Amino acid sequence: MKSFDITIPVLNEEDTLEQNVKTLHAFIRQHFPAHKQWRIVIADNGSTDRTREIAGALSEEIPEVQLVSVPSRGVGLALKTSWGQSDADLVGYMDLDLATDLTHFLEAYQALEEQDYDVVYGSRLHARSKVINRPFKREVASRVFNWLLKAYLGVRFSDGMCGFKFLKRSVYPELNRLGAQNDGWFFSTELLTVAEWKKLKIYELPVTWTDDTSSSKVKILPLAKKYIRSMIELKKKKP
Ligand SMILES: Nc1nc2c(ncn2[C@@H]2O[C@H](COP(=O)(O)OP(=O)(O)O)[C@@H](O)[C@H]2O)c(=O)[nH]1
Ligand SMILES: [Mg+2]
Repeated sequence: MKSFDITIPVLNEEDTLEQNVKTLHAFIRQHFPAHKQWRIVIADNGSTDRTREIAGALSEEIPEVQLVSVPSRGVGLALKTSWGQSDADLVGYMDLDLATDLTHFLEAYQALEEQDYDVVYGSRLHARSKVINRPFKREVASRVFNWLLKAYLGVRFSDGMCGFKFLKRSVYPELNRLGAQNDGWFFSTELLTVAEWKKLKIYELPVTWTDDTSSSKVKILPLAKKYIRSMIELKKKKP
């Protein structure tokens, strides 16, 4: 078996943290009984509610749960910090709201472990994906952005922003060096873009995704502006 760390980036998630981490933990334990081969890493940066306290308590209660505290905000920064200190064979992340069906983790693991893929990403834009409760404007924004990525950066992947990605830790330092560096949301897209540049073996995983709009922290307009700026920066690094 390959060891793995599942990182959950969190920001002010006191209401759902305990419940959802326990759901994830129970699921993984059911399928991967081997002890000390996997961890759930809660990566918190800058929560101002009780998130850190709850995460600390969870990490004491459950041996496979670990807390990583990062001083400043940003999902990219949280993932870089968590993966940078991991010693697992596989690393990756999913959103705390478990929007991607947990069963997909088994497929992701299999692709990396048995089929020797380097990177697996969840896609909500594949013909076999199933997307539930997604607000119309998020759906449109997602399609426009992924189209832009194709047109401007020339990438082939179908969904750069899905909060569900796993990779071999051995390929991460090189991806980071070549451009997966953003501290914010764009990190997730950079990761796939650079993986394509490097001609890594990438697995597109059509997912069942259930949106939880009430929990979303995304503000589309400011984020769109940031994305476009980041896209321009990333293109300069294209080989
Ligand atoms: N570490 C960290 N996590 C964040 C930050 N912003 C959001 N998150 C987490 O990223 C995940 C996805 O956020 P969410 O608001 O559900 O995004 P959406 O589903 O795309 O609307 C959740 O687990 C959030 O707690 C941040 O600045 N730092
Ligand atoms: Mg969400």
